[in-house]
Amino acid sequence: MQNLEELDALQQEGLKALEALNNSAELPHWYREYLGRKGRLTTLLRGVGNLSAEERPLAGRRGNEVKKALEDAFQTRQDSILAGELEASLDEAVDITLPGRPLTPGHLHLSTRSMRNYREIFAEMGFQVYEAPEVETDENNFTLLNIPPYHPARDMWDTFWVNDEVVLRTHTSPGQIRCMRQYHPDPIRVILPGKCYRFEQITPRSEHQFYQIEGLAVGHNIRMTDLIGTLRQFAEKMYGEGRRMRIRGSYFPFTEPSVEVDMDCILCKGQGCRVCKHTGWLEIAGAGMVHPVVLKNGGYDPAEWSGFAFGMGVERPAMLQHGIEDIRYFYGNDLRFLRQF
Ligand code: FA5
Repeated sequence: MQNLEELDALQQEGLKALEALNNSAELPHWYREYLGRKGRLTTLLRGVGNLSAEERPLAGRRGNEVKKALEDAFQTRQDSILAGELEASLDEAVDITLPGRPLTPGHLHLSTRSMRNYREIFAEMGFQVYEAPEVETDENNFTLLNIPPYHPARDMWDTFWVNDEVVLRTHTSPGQIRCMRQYHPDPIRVILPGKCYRFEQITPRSEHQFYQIEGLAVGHNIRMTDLIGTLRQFAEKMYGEGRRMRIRGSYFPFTEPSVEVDMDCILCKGQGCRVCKHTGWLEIAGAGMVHPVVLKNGGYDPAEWSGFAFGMGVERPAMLQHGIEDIRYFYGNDLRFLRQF
């Protein structure tokens, strides 16, 4: 049968031509010629229809065998040509004597480093870390801190409201309530670090998103002198000896008495500049003795227990330490600034 002989010949010829190919650019041409829709195998198989009824199945089966043999051979040859070419290209391109490309790893943000610094200093003084949520109830952020609804003191904290009862915490103080309720009736010595939010004008000293570190100590016979001693020791460890610290009377609804703590301005050395509003001082913390109402709301009887609390910023003291003029650099994501720390 002539058709069968032709099929055998085509297979031999195709395999030989495949072996003779030199590079991958020639592969599609071979494929079109032998296995393409208008290729030689298809043309031969079309002729099968003209054969007699006995010859047709034989020729059809043989046609399929040839097709499979050519396709398999093509696949194998293609793989080997491509692998050879890849190897050759690697030999050319890789110069193993070149020095390696240096990795550029990131590093901790200045705020994160400052926070860790605070944690270390307070840990040495025996303070544990208590984490409280950034999304708070109005009750914890204000009411239980002795700031009832419609109290004018609420104006001290410009607030981002989530809804009528939920806020983005304006300070870390609501953590005091959570901590007291959890630790009651044991004594407490914790710091509460975290992010706070205020709906206020952004200026060189004020961001609407910033970190605070709250401190809280509750026990028997805790006094104002304990608070002042703690803050002094902190300031010495943080800023070194010889820096000046100033404590002045203030008002917070959740402490009585209340104070504010200032450090001398590192930028102008106390002469007065834009950052310290020409006072020579930068406020770093609010503090005081925990108000009896707040102790009671936390579950502690104010007749038996007393405590101190303080809340300080993280960015403003870091500005002091590094002579940074504008708080907006912290979260402006300018690498020229961030890489300096
Ligand atoms: C408070 O937030 C009180 N909860 C602090 C406190 C805690 C008092 C416990 C008494 C007892 P004040 O609003 O002053 O206080 O903020 C405390 C510190 O947070 C400031 O000294 C300042 O360092 C920082 N801070 C406040 N607002 C901003 C702001 N917009 N941007 C950057 N830092 C800020």
